[in-house]
Amino acid sequence: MHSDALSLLTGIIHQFLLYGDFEEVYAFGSGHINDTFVSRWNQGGIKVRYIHQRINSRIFLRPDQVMDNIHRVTAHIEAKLKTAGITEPSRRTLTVVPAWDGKPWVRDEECGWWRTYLFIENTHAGEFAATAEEAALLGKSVGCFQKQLADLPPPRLYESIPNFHNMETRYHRFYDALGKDVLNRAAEVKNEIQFMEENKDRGLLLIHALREGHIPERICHNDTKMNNILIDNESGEALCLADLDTVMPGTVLSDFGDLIRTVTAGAAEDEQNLSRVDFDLVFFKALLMGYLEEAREFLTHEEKKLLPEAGRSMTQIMALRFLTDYLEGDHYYHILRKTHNLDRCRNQIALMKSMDSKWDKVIRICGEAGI
Ligand code: ADP
Ligand code: GN1
Ligand code: MG
Repeated sequence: MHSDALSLLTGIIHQFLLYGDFEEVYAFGSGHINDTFVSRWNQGGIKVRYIHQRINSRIFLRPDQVMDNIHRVTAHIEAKLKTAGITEPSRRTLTVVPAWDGKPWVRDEECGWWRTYLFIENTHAGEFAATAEEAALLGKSVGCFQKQLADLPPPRLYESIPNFHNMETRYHRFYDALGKDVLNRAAEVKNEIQFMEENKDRGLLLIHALREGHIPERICHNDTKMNNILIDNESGEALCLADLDTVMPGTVLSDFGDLIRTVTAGAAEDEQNLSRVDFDLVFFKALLMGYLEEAREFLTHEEKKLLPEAGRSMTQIMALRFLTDYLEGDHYYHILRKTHNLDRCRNQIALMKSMDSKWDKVIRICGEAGI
């Protein structure tokens, strides 16, 4: 890290309510949105780590509202875990560490917004599931998170990104990018554009169901890709949902869908060798059963009917978002190569095609699960 950046970062970190001897700080994780760092401290002979993040305020226009949501949600879950006598609550939900002035953030001179969490030790987060048991535990963790938040007292959470999972507005933005075609990239992505056109109507099913009141609005995570779920290194249990920036009202189908998208793919979302992208039915079934263990009791009939569609739909929304970002000039997602967003789009389309080739079996599995 450049020495100016390091001293800025060290200065920020020391404004949080942390005790002990500061030892080091380094970049961490592979998230697309925020800048994430870890610091290590010696507290009376014990090494303790913290997560520090600069919230991406280009994307989250009201970081104060994001932190308000996160504070309410984590406090609610923590209280529930404690009341139920669950062990190690601080490993089962994020814990916000306030600044010395009592605020849940620190602002830097360039108007960046920083926050700090306890580091949840002895966990890992993967890009796709390794075993069916893992898939089931991931499904269960998301069902559990949604259940924990079902009785969050009012007021309604802020919408940290309005229309985040609204396929209709995502299509509008795509057409806008296509119309402007600022980098003359449209000609090169004709097949992908055509695929998006052909799948538009089916992709709108979820947002129409929500808007017309066929499925209810509920509090959901909205970013349940696998690498946002911390898995215990020893037990393999999916312990904690991280990355809470997008916790807000929406449909729980987005959460289940994003799990399907990432857990069952057999490859990372930017894998370029598309023959590795293969929708895994065994993982799908495990994920579904794990999720239903928690969610069966609160899902409506209509939500259950849409569960299989949710995976296809979330994969489609990501294909569309990656393609739009590629057309707009790669302003949203961190990229490591020129065609990174296009590679991601092609990968997601390959996953949709793989799902389609096995759709009859998806429907059979859902029937056997009683949904
Ligand atoms: P982004 O919004 O950029 O994706 P995340 O909040 O997801 O950032 O953080 C990046 C990664 O850091 C996550 O994918 C997760 O693996 C890890 N992580 C986040 N919070 C914690 C935490 N409190 N303890 C341990 N690891 C964490
Ligand atoms: C982003 O923040 P991260 O990397 O966990 C994105 C999600 C996408 C995901 C695709 C706020 O998630 O919506 O599904 O990339 N988050 C935001 O990998 O846009
Ligand atoms: Mg993340």
